Amino acid sequence: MSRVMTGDRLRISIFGRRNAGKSSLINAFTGQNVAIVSDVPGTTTDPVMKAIELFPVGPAVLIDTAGIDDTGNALGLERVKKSIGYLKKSDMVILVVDASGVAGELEDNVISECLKERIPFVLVLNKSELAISESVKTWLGGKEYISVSALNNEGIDKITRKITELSPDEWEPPFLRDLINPGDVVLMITPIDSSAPKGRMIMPQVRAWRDILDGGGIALSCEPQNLQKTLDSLSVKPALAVTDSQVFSKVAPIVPEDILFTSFSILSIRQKGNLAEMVRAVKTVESLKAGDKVLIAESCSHHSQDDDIARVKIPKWLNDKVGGGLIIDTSAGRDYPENLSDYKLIVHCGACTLNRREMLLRQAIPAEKGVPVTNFGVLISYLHGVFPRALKPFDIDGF
Ligand SMILES: Nc1nc2c(ncn2[C@@H]2O[C@H](COP(=O)(O)OP(=O)(O)OP(=O)(O)O)[C@@H](O)[C@H]2O)c(=O)[nH]1
Ligand code: SF4
Ligand SMILES: [Mg+2]
Repeated sequence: MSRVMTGDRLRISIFGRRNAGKSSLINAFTGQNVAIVSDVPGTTTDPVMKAIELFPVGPAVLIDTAGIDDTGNALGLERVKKSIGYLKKSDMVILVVDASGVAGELEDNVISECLKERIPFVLVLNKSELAISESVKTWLGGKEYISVSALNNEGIDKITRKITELSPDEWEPPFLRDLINPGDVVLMITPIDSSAPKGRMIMPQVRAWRDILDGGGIALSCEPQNLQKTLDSLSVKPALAVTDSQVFSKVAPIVPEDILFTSFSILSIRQKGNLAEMVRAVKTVESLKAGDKVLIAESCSHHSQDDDIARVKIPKWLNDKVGGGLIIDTSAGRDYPENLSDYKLIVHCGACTLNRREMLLRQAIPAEKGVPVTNFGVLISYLHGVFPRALKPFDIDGF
């Protein structure tokens, strides 16, 4: 995580009075004791930053700040000033109010600062398991707020949902530049076979290439048959190797274990959707059996080939895994088939032509019907013994 450039992450600052539970909230978000929590008001003195993978929002940095009511002396005032400085640099603000405490002008100031700077904010009523004080009740009036208990880990998902709603339309996590340092070599393994378009590279490869350069890295590319030769010719080890998912099993043994290794499809779906959910969903293949229906969903209709990944390769690999008999449908384009609930699993492409909001919706619709959605690259890595290695570069729980 130390390599992460905060500029590529959604910056979410947490404001509120001392003891409101700002640090507790950070800990609830991360599931770790990142920030010190105590009942001594003014525990957090300097802003604490924590880079996290906040699903489904994506890479974010949470900023815990000193209490906005720490105005008793010059040092306290200086802290408040510093906190407000962070507000201006935030993409989003979480304003925390202690349900059992007080609220008033200080909170109003944060809100008017957000409105002035056009920063979306979420009002969070923490310690909601306690009785709401008269002061807070009066201040809340008709305001929209989210009730949580950081202590009991309740309501945190409501905040992430709201953050997703409020995140700017154009906001997407980077393709890969958060995984590298300037000067790093990134090796892209790009087969030019019958499924490759004539005379050009496919969009996820172009995206990767551009993002490597944007991250100050060095982009290299070779076909699988030249991989060993390419590695041997380098005096510096690549920091990251990215392969076409279709050749995972062929190239995985050649890429040294100490090089981060993943695929274009996984990087693409991380940028467009909720990768952690797709990783959880892949385990569904263990319960698939003959007669079960699986949907392979591509979100654009590019012309299909004889050995097409969606129509031939994935169906074959899935059937090999379960011993045959699966009923596998494919869909192309932005609409899912009507009978979505019939499917035991959806395998989704990298969604490179969709925006993030659209892809998150394409995950949410089947999820509401209890249908898990995984991704081409995640599934292939799972079926070909490259799991969890291909997920290691990302901050997903358990990897
Ligand atoms: N009852 C209850 N107590 C909570 C809750 N969240 C936090 N607390 C308690 O409130 C106290 C202050 O929590 P912190 O997270 O340190 O608050 P803070 O806003 O970071 O405080 P400062 O760093 O001092 O500004 C601690 O004793 C927490 O255990 C909650 O949801 N319910
Ligand atoms: S949207 Fe999906 S099917 Fe279309 S090119 Fe991108 S990854 Fe392939
Ligand atoms: Mg604190």
